[in-house]
Amino acid sequence: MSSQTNDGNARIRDYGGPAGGWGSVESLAEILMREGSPLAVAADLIHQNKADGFMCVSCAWAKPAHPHPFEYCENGAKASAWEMTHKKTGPDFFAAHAVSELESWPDHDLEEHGRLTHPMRWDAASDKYVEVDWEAAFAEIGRELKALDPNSVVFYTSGRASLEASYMYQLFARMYGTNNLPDSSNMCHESTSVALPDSIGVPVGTVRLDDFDKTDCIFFFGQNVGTNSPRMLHQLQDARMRGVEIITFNPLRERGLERFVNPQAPLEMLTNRPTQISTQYHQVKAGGDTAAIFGIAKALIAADDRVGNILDHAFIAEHTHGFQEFREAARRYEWAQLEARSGLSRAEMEEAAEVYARSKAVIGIYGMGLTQHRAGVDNCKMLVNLLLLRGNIGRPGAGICPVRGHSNVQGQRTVGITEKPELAPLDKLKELYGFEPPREKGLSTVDACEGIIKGEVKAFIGLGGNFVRAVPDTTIIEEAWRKQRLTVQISTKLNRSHLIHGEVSFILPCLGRTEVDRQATGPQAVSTEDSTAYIHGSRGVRTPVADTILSEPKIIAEMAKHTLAPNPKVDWDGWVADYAKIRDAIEATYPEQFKDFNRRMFEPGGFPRPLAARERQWKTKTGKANFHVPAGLDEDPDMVSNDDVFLLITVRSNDQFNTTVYGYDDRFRGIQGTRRVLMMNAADIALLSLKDGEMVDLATVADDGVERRLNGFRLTAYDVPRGCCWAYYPECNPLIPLWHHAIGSKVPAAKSVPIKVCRSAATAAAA
Ligand SMILES: Nc1nc2c(c(=O)[nH]1)N[C@H]1C(S)=C(S)[C@@H](COP(=O)(O)OP(=O)(O)OC[C@H]3O[C@@H](n4cnc5c(=O)[nH]c(N)nc54)[C@H](O)[C@@H]3O)O[C@H]1N2
Ligand SMILES: Nc1nc2c(c(=O)[nH]1)N[C@H]1C(S)=C(S)[C@@H](COP(=O)(O)OP(=O)(O)OC[C@H]3O[C@@H](n4cnc5c(=O)[nH]c(N)nc54)[C@H](O)[C@@H]3O)O[C@H]1N2
Ligand SMILES: [Mo]
Repeated sequence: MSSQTNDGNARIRDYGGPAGGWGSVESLAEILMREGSPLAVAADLIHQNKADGFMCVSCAWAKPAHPHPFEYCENGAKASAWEMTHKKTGPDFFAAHAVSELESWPDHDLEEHGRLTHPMRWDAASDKYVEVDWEAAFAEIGRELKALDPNSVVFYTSGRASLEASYMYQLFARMYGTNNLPDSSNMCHESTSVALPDSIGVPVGTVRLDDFDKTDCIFFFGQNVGTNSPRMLHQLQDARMRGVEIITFNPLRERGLERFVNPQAPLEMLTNRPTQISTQYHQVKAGGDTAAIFGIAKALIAADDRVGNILDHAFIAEHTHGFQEFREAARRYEWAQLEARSGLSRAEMEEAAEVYARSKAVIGIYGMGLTQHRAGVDNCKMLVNLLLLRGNIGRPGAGICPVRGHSNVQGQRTVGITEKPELAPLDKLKELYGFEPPREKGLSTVDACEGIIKGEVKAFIGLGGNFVRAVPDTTIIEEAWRKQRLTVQISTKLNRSHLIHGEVSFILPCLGRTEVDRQATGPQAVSTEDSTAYIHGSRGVRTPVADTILSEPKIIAEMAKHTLAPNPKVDWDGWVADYAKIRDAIEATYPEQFKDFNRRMFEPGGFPRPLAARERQWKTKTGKANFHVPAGLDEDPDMVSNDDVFLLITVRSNDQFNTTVYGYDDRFRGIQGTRRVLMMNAADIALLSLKDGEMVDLATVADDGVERRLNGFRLTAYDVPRGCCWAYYPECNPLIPLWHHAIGSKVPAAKSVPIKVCRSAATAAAA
């Protein structure tokens, strides 16, 4: 078993290579070897993101109608190979390891052991998971759920479950009697889902793949494309070849945003000649984007005042609301304020404004760097403000492009996974299935955590994910978690959320999307929605890892049948026998969005859902696209700030998918063999009288009386703005207070956690 930090072998140095290139081929080869049968897995990967194959289980980036021969990236292949492994975590494994022993295992080792193969029930006497009959498991879960108040039960979804499974799951929860349907987007793009409807009347991005062929400028905020959505590098590279300017705002100089060698282009690989991706790179401070965008807007408005015609006044007059207030706010902020908060110089902001002003069609792309702040919702609206100034929404080659995380996280929302009753088609569900859906607001992820801490949540059902590890304040949550009566995790691999469990606890192993899903009418297909609102069919190609596992729709149907009174209008068994019938039900519920669902799902490139904002129809309260003036420049206003308090940014490495840690290398950032590092500006290290390479302890600065502390991080000098530092998620989650979340969306503010850094107590004692 390897340890969480393998510091003996740790190496940290500059990585000179591009994103993609030979480094990515080597890294992929290593992964395939590790999973045991490199050739078979490689052969199956050919089907990834193809019209007749399976949709990538990694990120949600768009899948083109004319895919490359290998339409996958290093990280997509890693994610699929991780699922396709032959290694198994079966009853013999659980017989050999008590749960309390497994609790000391790092995330990597738990999952690396292989796929879960049998339904397991925790046995209190031996503290081990013991094999259980499927039927017995469903019967007991049903009995437990029937005995509980539905509003004390949480139905969580991680963003990977298909549209079919998600639709069934929300229906089950609502027929049972609750809207407690939090999902991983509550920690992710919920800021987007709250901001965009207010601003432009749709909850999702407006950009489609063909807009990348028509744009002449891309603004790129807080998203690490080389690691988290590498297939997008193809669009960015093509755009750069056409001379499109890419203007990036990111505290870290991320390799994928600097240069890229396409591993699928033989000539590029031979010459190893990278494409420069960003034409301007602005190392904004953590939480400095609103100030930066105000700076750009201020420059544009000043130029418009001078020479006119810089802003699109016709568009603003016809299509927007609130422009005057926004213009006044931009004028009011002093350059000195904007420089101090953004960490950028006035010249830098003006340079960005200059390119923006001469571009005809601009795309604004963003990720967690905007959404995971206290002002995450305002941040998203601020980027919309910038686009509206020159009519860059609802025009070819322009638009807003939030890069979603999990492969179907956007789609789950589309089919009713939401704790907000106003977003679910409750009347339609009532009409179709003849039951009275619950109308009161359900629990979001943060609400669920609060409920668990207070002891009000009695049961947790997880459709995928690793909730206990992904949420903030993990130490406090783990303690409270065990007070629950029932925990059920529907999963492919073992993780920490199985080990921290309730009184009655089940692990239910399920098929992954890469596997053939055979039901009564034959092999079934499922569907997902990508970041550009295209729906794609997906068919597994692998023989399932064990014949003892069930599909997600089957598991949900059985839990529902064992919990709910029979309802002749819901044919759970018929749906499981033929998933096309679930899609018919989805179409009946959302006739406009899913017209001809079964017929269209395998169209090459998928089929798009209609998006009013693309047509400049604004389904907002004002009937217009709204400018929004944020509350202030400070994105994390309630936190203590002074010279020795640093803003901690928590990010993903190139060798992980969220809480799934494939390995301990972060190639693009030059880190090898460890994840327990704290990266800081050399001048700040000197200011603290610390030394590069020494061990430090981290403590959150908050005045709520709770001590949040993590010890033993290797301090390393890194090119990051003064006053900021960064380290890895999920290791740092115990440092994030649960209440430190975005106003309006409750997305944990994981990109600005105020901490103090001091010499490790252990080192200090030894000295
Ligand atoms: N291989 C791989 N792919 C993934 C995932 C994975 O873990 N591994 N996770 C998936 C999921 S669920 C999601 S949500 C996405 C996440 O993808 P991203 O949105 O890229 O998320 P992070 O890795 O958290 O990185 C956020 C980026 O924002 C920058 N940043 C931090 N703070 C700020 C700030 O204040 N302002 C600005 N402008 N930038 C900032 C960081 O330096 C980093 O480059 O990726 C998805 N795809
Ligand atoms: N500090 C900090 N915290 C963060 C973030 C951050 O940037 N910083 N990011 C947040 C974000 S954006 C997100 S999305 C969350 C992620 O939170 P989650 O979505 O809850 O976590 P994952 O790590 O994606 O879940 C991994 C587990 O999913 C299961 N799984 C994998 N494939 C399947 C499948 O096909 N079916 C089923 N049923 N199970 C499957 C496996 O058992 C695996 O162990 O974390 C959030 N937490
Ligand atoms: Mo996410």
